Amino acid sequence: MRIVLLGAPGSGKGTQAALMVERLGMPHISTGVLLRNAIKSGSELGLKVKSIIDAGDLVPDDTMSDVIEDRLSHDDVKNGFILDGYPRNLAQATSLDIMLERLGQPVEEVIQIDVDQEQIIQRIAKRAEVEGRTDDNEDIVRNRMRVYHDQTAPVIDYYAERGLMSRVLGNGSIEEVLERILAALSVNHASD
Ligand code: B4P
Repeated sequence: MRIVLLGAPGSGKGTQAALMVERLGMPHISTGVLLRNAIKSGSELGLKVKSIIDAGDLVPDDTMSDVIEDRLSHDDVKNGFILDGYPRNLAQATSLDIMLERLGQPVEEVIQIDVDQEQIIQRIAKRAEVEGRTDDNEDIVRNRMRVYHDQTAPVIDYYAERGLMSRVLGNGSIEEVLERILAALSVNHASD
């Protein structure tokens, strides 16, 4: 299965993707993790994106295309993947379609995790204490939420129009959300 996970910052994409990997046995591709690793390693990519991520803005589309194209060229994605954090705007959604069409591996399922803003603020505040991510402070989180509403939310309609979208409530425990996602995936596949 080739799955795209969508949701606001703090909706649980990364958390759920890690658990889905255990259940479904496919690689997890998180653009946030790829970018943070690049920053940690001090690579050219890392130096280029650090200030953008720290401000809560989106990394330019051409840079992200290169990051994703490179990751999708690895052998481990041949039998499917869980993509988390990409696409984040309509231009990225179109680029992804073109890339995957070329590989003969189109997106099959899109899961949008919906969580109310209050929960998101609480979760990110908690993560800030535990992980100390530089983009988890209150002002930056507000900017990330703005960017999400302005640029990423339209991607939901893009996939809904193509009949690929399932929406899942992301409130509740991590296990409850995981079961909702797995149920949505099996319902869609049962009707194939
Ligand atoms: P990401 O790493 O994708 O950051 P995120 O949106 O906050 O998601 P994340 O996966 O970390 O959080 P999650 O919801 O799992 O991106 C970081 C930055 O990289 C972006 O701002 C941007 O600058 C750049 N970037 C990435 N992709 C890009 C792209 N395609 N184009 C341009 N720029 C890009 O979880 C949040 C917290 O909630 C966790 O601490 C978790 O423990 C907790 N949680 C989850 N589920 C819970 C539950 N059910 N109950 C309680 N807590 C829960």
